[in-house]
Amino acid sequence: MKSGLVTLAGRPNVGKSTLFNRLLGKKISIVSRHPATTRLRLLGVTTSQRGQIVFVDTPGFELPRYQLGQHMKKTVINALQEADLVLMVITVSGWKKEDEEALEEIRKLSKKAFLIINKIDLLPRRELLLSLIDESRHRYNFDEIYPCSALKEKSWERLREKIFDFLPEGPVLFPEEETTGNLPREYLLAEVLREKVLAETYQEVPQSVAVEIEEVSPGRNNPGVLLVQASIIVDREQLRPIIIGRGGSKLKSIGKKAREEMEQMLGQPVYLQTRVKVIPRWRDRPDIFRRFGYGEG
Ligand SMILES: Nc1nc2c(ncn2[C@@H]2O[C@H](COP(=O)(O)OP(=O)(O)OP(=O)(O)O)[C@@H](O)[C@H]2O)c(=O)[nH]1
Ligand SMILES: [Mg+2]
Repeated sequence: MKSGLVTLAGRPNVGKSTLFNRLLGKKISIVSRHPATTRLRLLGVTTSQRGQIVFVDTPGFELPRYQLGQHMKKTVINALQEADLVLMVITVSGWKKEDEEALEEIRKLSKKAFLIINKIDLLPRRELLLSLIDESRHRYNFDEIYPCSALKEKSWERLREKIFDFLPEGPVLFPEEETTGNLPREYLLAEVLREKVLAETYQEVPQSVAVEIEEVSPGRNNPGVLLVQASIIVDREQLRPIIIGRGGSKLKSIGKKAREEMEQMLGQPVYLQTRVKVIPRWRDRPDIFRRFGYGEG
């Protein structure tokens, strides 16, 4: 029996969370086209005859601009320290400064690591991939270099098998039926709503948004329905109308999409109430963003 922690790491936006969800065959981590989407350390558990892999998704590794960023960076370093194997993710666009900075952390810890070269669906010419693989071999002694498209590929069995080859012998860490090990339901629901906000906002808005679930309770008139009360938090008054939209249209469409996904996740009808709240400078206030679960672990 094999088991271990497998941490995905790399700069923002390379596709770590997409890959994490694929490897699990289940959506746990939210994804967006904006950098710095993931703010939590998320565990995803997959158990098979060979043993158990606990995947760990992490925030993108970058130079912190706010206290939130510093906490997220610590989260990544902790997740690297505890890893039995690291999946370092880059893209076909080649090694950037922030990729190299993430790799430096892996070097410091001399971790066993695979290099995942993601987004090969965007590769203009095959020769570029060969030279990128070659260059990558000189940067670190990767145990495996694995080009893929987290977005397009259907089968992840081969990568999972390769991961098992490198994991230590050990007992399962979580009950077999477990799929996500660490987060309270409120955080997962908050992430669903935040993903829908990210899908409908641009430029500096996505990074200024947080979500807090204030209450989850059975409906008063219909206990089969779950009442979820959520606040979408922005750090400036000017952003409130951007989230709400003309006549409340944007907030309504965000809320509808979030509710549908929450219902799928929980397997029961949800009544979602959302409001937009301003908390100035929340990204520089650990007492506030800890409440949302960001930068923990
Ligand atoms: N074309 C293409 N896009 C991809 C692929 N994998 C992920 N993406 C897209 O890249 C964007 C970022 O994906 P995420 O999975 O959120 O990236 P991440 O590395 O987790 O980002 P952070 O959480 O910000 O660090 C999304 O728009 C994804 O749909 C891929 O293989 N091909
Ligand atoms: Mg992510």
